[in-house]
Amino acid sequence: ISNDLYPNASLPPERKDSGVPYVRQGLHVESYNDFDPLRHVIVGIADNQHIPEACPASNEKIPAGSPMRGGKAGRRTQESIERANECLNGFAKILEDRNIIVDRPGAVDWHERITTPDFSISSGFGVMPPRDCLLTMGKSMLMAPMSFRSRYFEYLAYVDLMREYFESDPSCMIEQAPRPRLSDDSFRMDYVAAYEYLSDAETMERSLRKEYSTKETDILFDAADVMRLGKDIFVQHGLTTNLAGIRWIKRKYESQGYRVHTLSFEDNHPIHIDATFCPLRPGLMLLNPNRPLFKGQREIFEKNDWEIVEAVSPAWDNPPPLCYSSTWLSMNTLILDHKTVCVEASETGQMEQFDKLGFDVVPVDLRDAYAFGGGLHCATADVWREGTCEDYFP
Ligand code: DAV
Repeated sequence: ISNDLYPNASLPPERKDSGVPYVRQGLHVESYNDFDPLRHVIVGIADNQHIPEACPASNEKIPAGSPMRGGKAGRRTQESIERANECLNGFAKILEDRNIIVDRPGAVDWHERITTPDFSISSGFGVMPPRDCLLTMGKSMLMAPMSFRSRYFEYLAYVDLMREYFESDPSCMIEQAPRPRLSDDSFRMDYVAAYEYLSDAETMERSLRKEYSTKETDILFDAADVMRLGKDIFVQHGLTTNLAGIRWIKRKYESQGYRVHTLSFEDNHPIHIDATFCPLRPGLMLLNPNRPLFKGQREIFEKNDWEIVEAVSPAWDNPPPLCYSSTWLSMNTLILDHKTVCVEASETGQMEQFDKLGFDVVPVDLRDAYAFGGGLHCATADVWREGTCEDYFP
């Protein structure tokens, strides 16, 4: 594969050439929430991204009739990749100009067909939303067991970075969750086949009954379904995170002193919590008004004097072409500290709302990268935020 497929790749050559692990002085891994002062972050890259063949889990998210149901499988156009990289590189530069350290994932050759003993799919996906794959929990970074077949090997893009973090910060830990099988037994195949003929009301009913395309056969979760608030961790049950995944998160992290809670929203395609319910600063949450919390689930916030405000409507009526996410990427922001937030530059209403809530707003041009896997929160993963593990819900 020639280098021009990876215009943005940034692996340190020392490691590859000498075989000696690359050690970065002063590197620190630690983060307990999404709002303490950000010091070090990973920003995704659009290089070589593909639209994979449809798979059982991705079909539940992609609207019926969309060309992404396999019709358009193949590498994204070079023009769209370059434009998305322009946005992502601009975002990285804005963060670096604020003295935040920015790392980029390594490139992976996604164009090969992926075949395991359990499944086969036309290609991988890409390396754009690191938030889906990497869960930073205190001093550990965990690679998540994702449910889309095309994303099965996405962790490869982070292996070299994780290795470098491991060598550079002797008190951090890098981890990998149990690998799922993603065979046809892992999914409700009849549900998937019937899916495109269901009305919105029917998919909502199924979602309220918590029947998703993913079964309980594998341990499954995306890191973006996990919301960290110090000692408390809130996990969304949906099509990318099953109950076995939540049980695994609970057993692992409760043994380290965290408390793990499950959250559910009235949403017919619950995938990732970061365009649904977002912490803004201690005591303040932003809720998607189209996805109310299940009854009783506001209590823990209200009892502890947290305010829940509803997000204003997105600026756009539709997501950009070939995008997996909804227009609610408007509320998918990157918080730099308790009073500074990066918001997508076309989301004027959302910027105004943050302004009224007392934030300094940093506009970031990112809409042309949305199709590659999401908004500003999706496009990043925490390495280090200042601050300690607080108990916000005593
Ligand atoms: O609203 O489509 C997007 C979340 C991406 N991490 C949505 C969810």
